[in-house]
Amino acid sequence: MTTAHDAQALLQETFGMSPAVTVRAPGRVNLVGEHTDYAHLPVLPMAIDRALQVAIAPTDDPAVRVVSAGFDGIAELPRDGGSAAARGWQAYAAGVVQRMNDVAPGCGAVVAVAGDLPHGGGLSSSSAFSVGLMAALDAAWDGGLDRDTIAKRAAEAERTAGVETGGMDQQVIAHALAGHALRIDFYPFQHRPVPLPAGLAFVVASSGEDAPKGGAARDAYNGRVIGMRLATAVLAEKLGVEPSFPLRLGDIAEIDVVDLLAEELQPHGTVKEIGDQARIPISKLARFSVGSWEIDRPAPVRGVALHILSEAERVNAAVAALEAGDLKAFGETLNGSHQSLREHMECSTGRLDKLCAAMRRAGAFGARLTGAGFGGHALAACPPGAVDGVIEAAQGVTGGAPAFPVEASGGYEVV
Ligand code: NG1
Repeated sequence: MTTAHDAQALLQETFGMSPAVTVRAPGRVNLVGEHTDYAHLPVLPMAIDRALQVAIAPTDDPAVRVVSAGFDGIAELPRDGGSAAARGWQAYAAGVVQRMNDVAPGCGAVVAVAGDLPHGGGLSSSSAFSVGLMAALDAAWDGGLDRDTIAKRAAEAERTAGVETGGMDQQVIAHALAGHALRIDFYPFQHRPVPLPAGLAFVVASSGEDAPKGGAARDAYNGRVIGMRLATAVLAEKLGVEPSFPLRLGDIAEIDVVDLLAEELQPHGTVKEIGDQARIPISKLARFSVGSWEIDRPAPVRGVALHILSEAERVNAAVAALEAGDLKAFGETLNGSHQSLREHMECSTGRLDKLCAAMRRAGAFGARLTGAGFGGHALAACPPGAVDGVIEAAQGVTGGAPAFPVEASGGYEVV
């Protein structure tokens, strides 16, 4: 287990300074509500007891320097925003520093990051990093930003690194309560802690296949975001609704109304085709926060819509099951989610499917991939007595990839 001390020692060793504060920023697992946040539909994640520690000391020169125990090199980020060339993990740091341009201009900081949160897909290490770094800079520079603002700015910062993220991860890392999941609604925005009943334990297992947000997984994720926008364009047209931009399925009508029409959508479409058909300017359909989707490149449409709409209903069912203490029904929402992610969203892998099946056979109430998919981690909900068997079953499938119990922790803390 990594403690604040590891980040503090790394700061001392690299920059010869002691920290003014250290921020603990947890990872998260999403219990259910996958690929719904960017559609403005609800999610049900919880923060976990695996975290990044961010130790920081303010400096007088106008630059932020960041070292991370998990990655090579030192990110050197000038305060004037001239760090567009940053790549990989450093691009996330650059996005955060840029989004703090209005706080203590001219001041700098040295930062060291360490932790026991695995990166490689599904546990939100990128958002723990972004939120943790932003909260640390805010504390070191006395910025006085509140948790909502930090979560929103961290999400914007991650978008400048090229992933069109929906905002769930940053919000749960900011607002989670120990012992609870957090239901987050995006339209209108609100969040509510949902107590986790006794008799419910969670196991997270790596599939052994990384899905880092730098390459193919980012592209596959962004393709689902575009597919959701194309589906929204067609459905808004059919419903005679004047949409707002960027298009989001959750904004156009009640989901049961939209659901009735989703089966009729075409399986795939391009921005060009659907823009012409729904009379929507192509630039509004294809544009991301940075860059855009090629207008002649097909994206999945019907499957994405069918998954997202059904997943929103599973979030409601999961919250009701937790509130009623019905763990079997809760497990069924996880299994239903995985099936839909596999069949409709097409973001599972053979390894994730086998991993979930093995964990169910070992006594889990339910199991599913967690996070964006395309590799990464799976989650099982099980009775506390089944935890060891579920871990053993998971490792039997993956040949010993990490699998461990997780508990619902609180949001980030500044110490
Ligand atoms: P992961 O795969 O844990 O990074 C991503 C998005 C979320 C959400 C899920 C899918 C980022 C930082 N996070 O999570 O906003 O859309 O996929 O439900 O991109």
